[in-house]
Amino acid sequence: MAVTLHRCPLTFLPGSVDPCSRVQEALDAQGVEYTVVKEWGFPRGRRTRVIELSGQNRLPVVEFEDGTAYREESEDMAARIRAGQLRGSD
Ligand SMILES: N[C@@H](CCC(=O)N[C@@H](CS)C(=O)NCC(=O)O)C(=O)O
Repeated sequence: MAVTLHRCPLTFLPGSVDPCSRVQEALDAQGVEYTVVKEWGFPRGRRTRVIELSGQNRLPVVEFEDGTAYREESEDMAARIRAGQLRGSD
């Protein structure tokens, strides 16, 4: 089942410089199915779903099918995804 990647609109930036692209590239590398929701750049308060899901307003955030969410520093997120541990075991 596909997860949802809540990310910034700067999709043209590579993962070497952009936290959201870093995580998206990790999802691609691991073959994780996902859909993208491009969130508002500013103001941060408009990221209502992100705040509701994760209790904070930074991106990226991964939303699971059950409505729970995963957010850490993007380097940590990418490492966990590339290790096949996005859901803890897959
Ligand atoms: N150190 C954080 C930086 C996260 C970050 O700055 N994300 C950007 C989007 S790629 C963002 O939320 N920018 C808008 C903001 O700072 O409110 C990480 O690597 O996860």
